[in-house]
Amino acid sequence: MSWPTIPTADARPDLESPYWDEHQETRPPEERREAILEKLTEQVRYAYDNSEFYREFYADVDVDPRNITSFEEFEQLPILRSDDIKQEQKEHPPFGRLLCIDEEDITRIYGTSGTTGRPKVFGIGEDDWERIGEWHAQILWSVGLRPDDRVIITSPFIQYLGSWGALAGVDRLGCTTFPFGAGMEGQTEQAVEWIADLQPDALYGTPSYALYLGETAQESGYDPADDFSFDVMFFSGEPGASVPSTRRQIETMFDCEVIDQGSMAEMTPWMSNSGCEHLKNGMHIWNDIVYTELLDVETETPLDYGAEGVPTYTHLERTSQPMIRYWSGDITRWERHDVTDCDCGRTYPTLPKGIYGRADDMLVIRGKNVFPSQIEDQLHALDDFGDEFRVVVEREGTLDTLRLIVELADGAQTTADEFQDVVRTAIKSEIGVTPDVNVIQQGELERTQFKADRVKDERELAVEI
Ligand code: 8LH
Repeated sequence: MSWPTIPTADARPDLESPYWDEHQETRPPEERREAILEKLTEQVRYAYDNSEFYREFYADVDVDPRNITSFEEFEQLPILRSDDIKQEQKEHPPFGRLLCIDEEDITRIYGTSGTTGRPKVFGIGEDDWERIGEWHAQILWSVGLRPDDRVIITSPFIQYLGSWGALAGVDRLGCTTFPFGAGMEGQTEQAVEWIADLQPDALYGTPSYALYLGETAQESGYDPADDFSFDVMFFSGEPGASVPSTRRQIETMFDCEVIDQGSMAEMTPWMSNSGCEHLKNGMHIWNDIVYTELLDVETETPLDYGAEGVPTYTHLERTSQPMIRYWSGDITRWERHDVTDCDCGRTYPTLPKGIYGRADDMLVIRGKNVFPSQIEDQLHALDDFGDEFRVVVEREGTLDTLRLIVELADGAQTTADEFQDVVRTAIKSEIGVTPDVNVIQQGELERTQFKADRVKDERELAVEI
């Protein structure tokens, strides 16, 4: 085995082949594990040899980072967290000593796209970027994209690696790429007209944006299902594509298939979690591209299939800024490939319900654990839901209260009072907590052109009594 692999320039499988690399994708999991271990060994040794940060980080471990011989040894390496990267980059700006190549060999600089705190900086070398394009193309092949497809990218072309990573894959696959972007005032209205004129076959963006685009198209007099010709939409960045009722709503609105994808910017090739054209919900974990463990949220120890925990990722072939045992802070459940209802023939583990959300997004209300994506699922299943909502958690005295601000669709069959009861009942049956519900008219809440931010937890502002 060679490490790292050399990207294949422009080779592509036969158009009829469902696989980019049949052997890699369908081999028995045990055989894959051996190949993964070889790559892990190389990756850890490489990081240790080339990064002062990792040498310090691994100073006290009981295993030899230059020669990891088993998964058990690998699991003794400390977990890397976002704060470790921030601290390192603060002390050794701009890249930190995580960088394993010379600064002059960085060909691309990306970063985190959040608006608060110090951003994390990612320096990427040319060969890493080519491998990212290659792997994303391979995964997009499993989604059903082919070189004759026209693909519009409707997420912001900012520091966000989602847009650029999608672009790299679509380009490498040989599709006609339409990098439209998002985020400017009036851009969604323009996107509607461009889509109506150019009829792309596929769209990449966030699920929230697709709903906003669909609504905007309807306001401009289009029926997205009839007037657009999307076969598939692939999404990342937030829950939604694996929230069953949101997925159904997008599929119906545009008459297309929906694919869920995405890990984290740090872990690009972030498509290593991805649905395929056969999977009805959730994502396969392409763990020979990015190795993924599921760790217990409290004990941080590895979990078996069937369990719920935090995906923790390791690059397998990254030469510029490798991440090893990187704690995502997300929550999901994973299953062995043969427990998953998917006909694709790939032997990767699966996240059947996608990533539900971040552990720190989980609201504990009156002792019940609630993810905003569960509320989203209930609301999107309601006929008269007007597509947007907000969750406000407050504290009254010593009691937590859940307040929902929910839009009632234009032309709804129910009154606001009736809809309030419907929402209350649906949410109570799902999460066991009765919310206060404020019903407002469709369009009153701001839409997002990127990732939605729907939760306001005001409890920390409350005075304890
Ligand atoms: C998701 C999902 C998903 C990401 N379901 N939650 O878009 C892919 C990458 C580039 C990305 O979004 O990276 P970024 O900006 O670092 O955000 C990562 C977080 O986004 C991740 O930890 C999740 O909380 C969330 N996310 N894809 C649910 N398909």
